[in-house]
Amino acid sequence: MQSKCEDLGGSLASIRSREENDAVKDLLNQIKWRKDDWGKLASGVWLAGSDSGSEGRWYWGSDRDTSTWTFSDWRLPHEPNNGGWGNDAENHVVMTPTDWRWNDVRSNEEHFPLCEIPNVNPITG
Ligand SMILES: [Ca+2]
Ligand SMILES: [Ca+2]
Repeated sequence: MQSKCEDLGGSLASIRSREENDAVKDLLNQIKWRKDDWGKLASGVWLAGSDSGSEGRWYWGSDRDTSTWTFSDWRLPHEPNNGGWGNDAENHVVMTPTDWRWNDVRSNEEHFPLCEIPNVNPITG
């Protein structure tokens, strides 16, 4: 999931505030999803969040710094539920349609990655 973003010169998206979360939701709502995208989309788009270091201690990206986890929008009260089992526990974050609240899921699921790409000028590239 991360490598697709790296191919674009970015990384999986981190969301650190309510404002950022709302902006991302607006963006996702503007996308005209194709019908055959729905299988992949149905249970979410990947964010960079993970608690694979220590259960319940969430962080963004690869630095495992839990102090940067300053906001969350879990689909309460049932998520995050760390479903799955053993090495297959749910340690990664997706935003789930249609209100784009968050769920923790297993890493081997297939979803679209939500990438953030720094300082791309849309005119000059
Ligand atoms: Ca977990
Ligand atoms: Ca879950």
